[in-house]
Amino acid sequence: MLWHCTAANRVILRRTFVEVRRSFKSSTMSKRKAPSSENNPNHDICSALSELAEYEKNVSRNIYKYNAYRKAASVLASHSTRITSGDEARKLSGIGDKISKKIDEILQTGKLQKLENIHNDASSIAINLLTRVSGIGPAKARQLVDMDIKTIEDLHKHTDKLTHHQIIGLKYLDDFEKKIPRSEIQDIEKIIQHEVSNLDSEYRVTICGSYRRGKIESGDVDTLITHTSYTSKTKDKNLKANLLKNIVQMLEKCHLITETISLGDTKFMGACKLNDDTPTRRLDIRLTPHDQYYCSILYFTGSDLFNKDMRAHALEAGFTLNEYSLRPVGSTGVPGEPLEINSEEDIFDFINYPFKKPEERSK
Ligand code: 8DG
Ligand code: CA
Ligand code: CA
Repeated sequence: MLWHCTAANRVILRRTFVEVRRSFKSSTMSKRKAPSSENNPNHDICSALSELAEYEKNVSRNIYKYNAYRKAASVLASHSTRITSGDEARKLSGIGDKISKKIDEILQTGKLQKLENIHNDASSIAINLLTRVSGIGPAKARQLVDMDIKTIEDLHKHTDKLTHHQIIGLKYLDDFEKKIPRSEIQDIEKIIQHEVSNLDSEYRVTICGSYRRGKIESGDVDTLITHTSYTSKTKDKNLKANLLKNIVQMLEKCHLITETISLGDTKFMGACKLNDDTPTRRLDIRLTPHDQYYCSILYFTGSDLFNKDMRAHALEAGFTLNEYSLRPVGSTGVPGEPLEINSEEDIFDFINYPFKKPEERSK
């Protein structure tokens, strides 16, 4: 087993070298997702709205406004012509009065006073900085800032205030912010598929997230696994407890997994490293029962804005959809038994929603 993996790594090392160098150049801060500027005539407005979204999430902690700004940025990102006024923007779904006024301000002055103020506000700067560390969320960042811990250097001096996850996040701050080229995830996928099938041919592995949506680079590796013998009715605690742990152990043994942030029965969070020339990458592996696999694949493929729209559509059609199941909602409002799902298409069919391929779900 060890030999297989090492040999695979050697082949991969040669193939990914060019891609890896490319990824260093294009590295961006993964926690700040601005819609891509390629072919987007409104990219300046989109990035201002995305920055406001991050501010609402991290500093104000207003999830409602966070989603409103993200939705507006996403709508504008797929608009093919340059917006020339707030009024024009307001006609698009997801852009209301307040956001259209901000768009007018950007168009007329070339900037946004609210963002200028944020850029000059010391505690906003500190919170935005600290939340770049994997594991530090808005609430923790605020706590740290209140304790006068405001820079990365401060964090290094106060690791006693950090959880294991946050310490790993700090250790790999630079690496985790680098986007992962698609070809590198393909190579990671090959190793995982190979190791897992050697372990037991009844496992199924799917890499989800932005990778499954066909993106040329991703923030992390979202791996979903199931096993034909494991269903939501499985009582055997040992079976469940070992299915994921065995895989993690195997991937550690072949030096793909290099760090563990947390490991439970159904969820591994950690880091992997393909070879000496690639950065350390965030890797999540989730184990899901066989009968819930397609709802999980759909959920973890995202995007989360796409999921939100699809869940809303499901509700209108009289169903409740989540990462586990699709259930009809009766007139009493109580969800019924999960429907039998044998493919992603089944889910779309049940709720009468036109099927979208993963590549069409990046909204
Ligand atoms: P990226 O890693 O390339 O930045 O993008 P991603 O793969 O789309 O995002 P992710 O943060 O890794 O999340 C993976 C999928 O999980 C996402 O596409 C949809 C699903 N998901 C939701 N809601 C949420 C949520 O609140 N947090 C996270 N982490 N994932 C969510 O639908
Ligand atoms: Ca991801
Ligand atoms: Ca993820």
